[in-house]
Formats: sequence, C-alpha cells, structure tokens
Amino acid sequence: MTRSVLVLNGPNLNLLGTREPDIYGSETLASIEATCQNRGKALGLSVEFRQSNTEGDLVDWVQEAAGSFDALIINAGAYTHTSVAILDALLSLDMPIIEVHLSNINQREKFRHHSYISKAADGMICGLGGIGYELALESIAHRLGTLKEAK
Ligand code: CA2
Repeated sequence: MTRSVLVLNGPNLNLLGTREPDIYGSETLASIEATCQNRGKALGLSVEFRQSNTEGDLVDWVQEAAGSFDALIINAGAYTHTSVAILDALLSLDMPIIEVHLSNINQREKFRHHSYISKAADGMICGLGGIGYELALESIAHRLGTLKEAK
C-alpha cells in the first residue's frame, strides 16, 4: 500500500537557487520537489510538497497532516528557531516527523543552533543540501515498511 508524506517548507525557501548558493546550494525548491516525487515513487511513498512564508499556514498544514498523511518532513526555515506554535502543532501529531535543513545550522550563527522543532522530531538531517530530503524519505520508508512493497 502506498503511504503518504507531507513535506513542508518555511519562509524564503522559495528563493532557493536564486541567491546564497554557497550556503544553500544552487538547486531550486522545484527541483528538490521533483527529486522527492521520484524518490518517493521508488520508495512506495506518495509525496505532497508545500511552501509558505506564513507561520499560520505551516501550523494549519501540520494540523491537516493528522488523519490525511502517514508521515511529515519539515524544513521550517527561520521559524525553526522561533516558533513555539509550530512546535505545539507538531507535538500533537502521532506519526514519524523528520526535520530537514539544507545548511549545517550548528556551524552557523548562534541563533540558528537552537531548533524548537527538534523536540517533536524523530530525527534531524542538516548540512547535506537537497539530498537531506531524500534521506528523510528513505528513513520514513524504513519506518513505515513501504520499501519491500515498492521493490
Ligand atoms: O538550512 C536550512 O534549510 C534553513 O532552514 C534555511 C533557512 C534558515 O533560516 C535556517 O536557519 C536554516 C532560510 C532559508 C532561506 O533560503 C534562502 C535561499 C536563497 C536566498 C535567500 C534565502
């Protein structure tokens, strides 16, 4: 059975590929989404990919995940370091949650070292660029047991 994964992206991630390639790489968010769709198919996962610059949208989408999706991947962008509202929404979800960051937040400014999201996440991948999203999908496929069915 195909299981579904919601992939949420926070503020400014729509700008990927246009500036700061030294920090975030040169891939666009659209190309990361395309890679996730392909990788998801191979892993027996259907992937829904969303981005918003608005905190409330991300809270609404996390709430929507309950009952509609089997797992969640989130790169909350700068809200990672500020949002108790997104943390509270994530804490109410009973499904695998993987936090992803393109950059290594621990090697950057001190204010980026703390993630509110991490308290609710089963795991966190950072510093590997867009591949981090694929690795997150792979870990979810292991957890949900879709790998055998996809082969
Ligand atoms: O490394 C990540 O994935 C981050 O979540 C990205 C956020 C940042 O605030 C977090 O600390 C770490 C920012 C994304 C901004 O992306 C841009 C891409 C190109 C040009 C400008 C911003």
